[in-house]
Amino acid sequence: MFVNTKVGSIVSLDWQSSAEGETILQHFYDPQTTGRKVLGILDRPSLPSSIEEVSYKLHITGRSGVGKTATVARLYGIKCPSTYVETAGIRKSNIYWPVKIWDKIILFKLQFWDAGDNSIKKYSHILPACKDKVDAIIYVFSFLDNNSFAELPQHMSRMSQMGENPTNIVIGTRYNPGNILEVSTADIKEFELKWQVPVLKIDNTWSGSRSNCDSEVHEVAPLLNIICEQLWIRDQEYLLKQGLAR
Ligand SMILES: Nc1nc2c(ncn2[C@@H]2O[C@H](COP(=O)(O)OP(=O)(O)OP(=O)(O)O)[C@@H](O)[C@H]2O)c(=O)[nH]1
Ligand SMILES: [Mg+2]
Repeated sequence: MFVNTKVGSIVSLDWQSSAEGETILQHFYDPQTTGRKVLGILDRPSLPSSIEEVSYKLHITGRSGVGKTATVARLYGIKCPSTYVETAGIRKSNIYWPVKIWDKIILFKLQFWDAGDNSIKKYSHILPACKDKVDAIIYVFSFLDNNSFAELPQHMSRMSQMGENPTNIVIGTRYNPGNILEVSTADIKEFELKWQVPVLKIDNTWSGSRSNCDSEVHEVAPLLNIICEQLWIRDQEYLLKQGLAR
């Protein structure tokens, strides 16, 4: 596991399974449908207004077909069509996620900017729009495609040529024990140590049935918690630097 920042030392990783966490999560479920509430772009979960909200911009990047759109859908709690549809231009999705930091519940609004890789290559204005004032870049590779993993360092160094200093997170898709994975656990450990970036694992296939609603949330909870934690750490480091600079 990634060592620089102790994962789970700030955000309580199993809080959503606690009685308090379950009560808060009830606001995110839709009793009429099969899972989490699908919110419009201006909607906010109906939580007490005393709960503080923080907002971040995240850009999700990786080669075409690697699973960026499927990953955002999975984190959002909706079922992505299993047939591939290339993303045309930029798709923005707001994912709300409550976390417990120390003794406080904080609502994270994660604004995902997902652009189709072919659109980025075709139109020069798309990538600058995604990178502008971005707080985190999520690099996606597939566990079934070693090339998509091997090109990460080069891709990361290309993307880092900007002033915003976003936090970096890597997500590997198609992580299913039933698959013969091209990227091994040892490869992941080595990568995390060398680049000091957490590598998260996801399997974007799930049945999406009503009985799975609960487990769907709990399966993606660790990923969302770690993403929120990395954003929080980046903010704290920024504030510390500001304080020291005064
Ligand atoms: N089995 C499996 N299929 C996946 C997984 N993630 C994505 N896929 C499938 O892979 C295909 C491509 O996924 P997308 O999310 O559309 O790819 P993308 O990275 O958004 O591609 P562009 O929009 O072209 O940049 C789709 O058919 C997905 O259903 C996964 O974890 N497991
Ligand atoms: Mg896409």
